[in-house]
Amino acid sequence: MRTQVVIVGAGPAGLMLARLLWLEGVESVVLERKSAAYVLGRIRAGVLEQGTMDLMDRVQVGLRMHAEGLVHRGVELSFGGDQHRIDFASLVNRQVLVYGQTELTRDLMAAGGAMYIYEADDVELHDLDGRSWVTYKKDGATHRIDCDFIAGCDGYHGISRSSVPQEALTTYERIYPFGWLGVLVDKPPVADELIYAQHERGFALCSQRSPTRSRYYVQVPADEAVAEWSDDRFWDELRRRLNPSTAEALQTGPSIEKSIAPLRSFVAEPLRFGSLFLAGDAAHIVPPTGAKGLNLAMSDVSYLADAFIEHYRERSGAGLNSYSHRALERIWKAERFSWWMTSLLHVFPETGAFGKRMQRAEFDYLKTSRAAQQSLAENYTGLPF
Ligand code: RFL
Ligand code: PHB
Repeated sequence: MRTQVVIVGAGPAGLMLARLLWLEGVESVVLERKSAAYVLGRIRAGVLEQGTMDLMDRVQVGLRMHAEGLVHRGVELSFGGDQHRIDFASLVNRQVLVYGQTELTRDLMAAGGAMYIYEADDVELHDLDGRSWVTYKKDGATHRIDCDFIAGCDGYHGISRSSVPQEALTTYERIYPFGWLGVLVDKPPVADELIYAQHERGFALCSQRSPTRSRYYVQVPADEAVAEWSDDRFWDELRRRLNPSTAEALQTGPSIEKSIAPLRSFVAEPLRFGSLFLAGDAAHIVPPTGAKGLNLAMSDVSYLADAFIEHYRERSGAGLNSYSHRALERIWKAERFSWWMTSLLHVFPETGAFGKRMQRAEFDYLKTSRAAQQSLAENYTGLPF
């Protein structure tokens, strides 16, 4: 088989890229290791920036998102029970949309476009310096696809980044000594907006998916086992970290999903090696505190799609040559914001009394300074694509 672009991974990055290319007449094949049902079963992000919404509209899959997504014009920060609202609307005249990654993925999958091959095993990339080709196994047979370019959209544990010789990549990493234990429940959200809570027992987040479905997280040690957390233990711990009136209003029920996500900051540079281009979690990870991971994957693939389209339409490599630099500029800003939100809101085992006072002072500054609030609002709602 031959195609113009092989896309490895059918997460949000791969699916969006395939759709952007298809609408402009660029051919691609998407290779995904898991089944479509498995991809849809993963519970991840919940908050879309305006740029992501615009991209969904551009690829003509925004209808259900606009109908069902919940517009949020602000967010609540709670510090030891002292709660303060950041009003995006008055600070930066922007908003975000609460619409699950699962739903965005479902909409992109349903729209189709490219050729999608699920349950493709042992994907391998060949001759990244020359005429590239990709092999994979399916139903016991090995298949070969010749292509012009490869887009590595296969997430943090994918094979694309590890196909680049180690000496050609510089990586930057910070691993946090804690993770997020998340629970999904069919109960109405405790508040209209998201609540990010710092508490001496650890961080907590009250999020949501719909008027009847909520998503909650608590900070736990990095080596914690989900099995240690009964639903009752989770709800008790969450209540303790919220202010009393929120804790009182919390509606609990049996969890329909419960998992622990580790927290990490990671960037690999550059994003191009020969014919291979990395995008999304394959190239970088942010801790979830700033709600940036999915949105960054979307800005990456919007730049990458533009570059491929320019290559085929105008026979110009300028966009492909500048992709890495262009994407990394935005990536590092999101890395900074996510690291900052994480530092402000979590309990770090190594932080002494001075560090705790610094967190408190940062929160007090946020409460009283419009400039500080504006900076948070500008970044949270998303820097321009
Ligand atoms: P994905 O979603 O990991 O998709 C990669 C796909 O590649 C496949 N794959 C392979 N396919 C073929 N061959 C191989 N060898 C392969 N190896 C892997 C995988 O099966 C998968 O289908 O990466 P992508 O597309 O770059 O998308 C990134 C986002 O998924 C991620 O950044 C966000 O979920 C992060 N994130 C959040 N982002 C936000 O913008 N807002 C949020 O509110 C938010 N909350 C979160 C999050 C991530 C979380 N977890 C669990 C990590 C909350 C959590 C708890
Ligand atoms: C979520 O709803 O899963 C969610 C929301 C905001 C975040 C992280 C996760 O910052």
